Amino acid sequence: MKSLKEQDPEIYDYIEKETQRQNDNFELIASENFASKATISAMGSVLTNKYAEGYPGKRYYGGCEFVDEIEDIARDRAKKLFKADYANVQPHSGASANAAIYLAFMSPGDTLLGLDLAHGGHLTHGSPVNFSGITYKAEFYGVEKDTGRIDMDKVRDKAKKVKPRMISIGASAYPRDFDYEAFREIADEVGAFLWMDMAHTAGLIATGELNDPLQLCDVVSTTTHKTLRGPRGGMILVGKDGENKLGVTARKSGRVKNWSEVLDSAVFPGSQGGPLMHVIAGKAVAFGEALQPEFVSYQKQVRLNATAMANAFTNRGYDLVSGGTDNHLILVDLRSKGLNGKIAEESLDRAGITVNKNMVPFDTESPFVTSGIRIGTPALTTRGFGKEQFEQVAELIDKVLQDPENEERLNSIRSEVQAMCEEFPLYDFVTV
Ligand code: DSN
Repeated sequence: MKSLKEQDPEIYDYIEKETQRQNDNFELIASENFASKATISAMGSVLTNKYAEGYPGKRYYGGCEFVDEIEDIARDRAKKLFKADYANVQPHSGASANAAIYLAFMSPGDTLLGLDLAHGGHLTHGSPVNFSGITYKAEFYGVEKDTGRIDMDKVRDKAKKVKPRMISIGASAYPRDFDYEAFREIADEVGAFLWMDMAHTAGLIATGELNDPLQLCDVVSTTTHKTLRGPRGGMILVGKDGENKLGVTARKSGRVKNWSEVLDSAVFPGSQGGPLMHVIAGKAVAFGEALQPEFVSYQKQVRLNATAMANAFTNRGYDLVSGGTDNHLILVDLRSKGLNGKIAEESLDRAGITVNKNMVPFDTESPFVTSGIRIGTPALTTRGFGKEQFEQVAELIDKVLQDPENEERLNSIRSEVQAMCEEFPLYDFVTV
């Protein structure tokens, strides 16, 4: 058989260009990371050929003896990593994992109470343009204008008023940790299921850098490619004592007989067909990596670097939503600098610095312009950047934002970015 380069040089060329882009730029998108060569190898394997609808030992196809082993290893490693009773590694993405959770816990028209997208929440937590907001009745809590933080008394008041069937926690752009105990109390008071979508923070949670939702929430979803540093994909988990968490509540409500079967069947056949076995193998590899001691130091460094960036920006007079960070990201409100997110993203891009424009709470700009940028540390920390390098990154970002249309300055910063990237090499291959 021919190699990709021989078979399809056009596609090979674009993969090579993208590899070079990742190697030569500062990757600061908070939801991105760099998967290991081993994880990428598993994804680029013949496992992509295999149909395996069903679950290990109960498939609808023959020839599943090896993929069964792989899926079992992925589930076992995930359970060990998160001290969980249950793991489903089949969701193709975070949004697919969330779709299965809705299917398991909600009926069309039921009420969800989630964090407002405009305050850092996620599309799948009830946005009117997403299936979640179209199928279910979505109500929202937000952050406070003066603190940028969630006020739990206000969440309680809202929950009492709207009586949700399920409360969701989790965010795409919230720089602070969550108070799961308070959320649990509120959910119990109003008789709601409690769901945490830890897509952004799963790696930090696995290593104890952030509060653990697994033991307090009924169900937890995640992606596997953000702080968790695995292949692009999703997963559903239930913490220890799943029977008490879900079995008892669900049976009382008369909706569910066996809680783990209900979750499994919400993924397949409820919302997906054949699982992506090559990606599940990549998840197994990445979970194996996450169980190593180096992953604990990596996550610690992700947070230290975010704090160093937050301090560096504050010292340069930037406004940060909530005044800083507890996790891997900062949200910079650019209004006091007379800038918007679109201008900032575009000029930083020209200097080799990749961030995304982002709404800030109570934003006055449209989502296509925005007043802020979101900056995350997971990817550059994977490259080996520490506090000192992140302070330099903040300095370079500030230089760009001081004069965003100055092409000469952008080009000179571009060279500094490239030099730092060369000091911390990333991928030495195009395809595996
Ligand atoms: N698109 C992801 C992010 O950037 O946060 C969330 O799904």
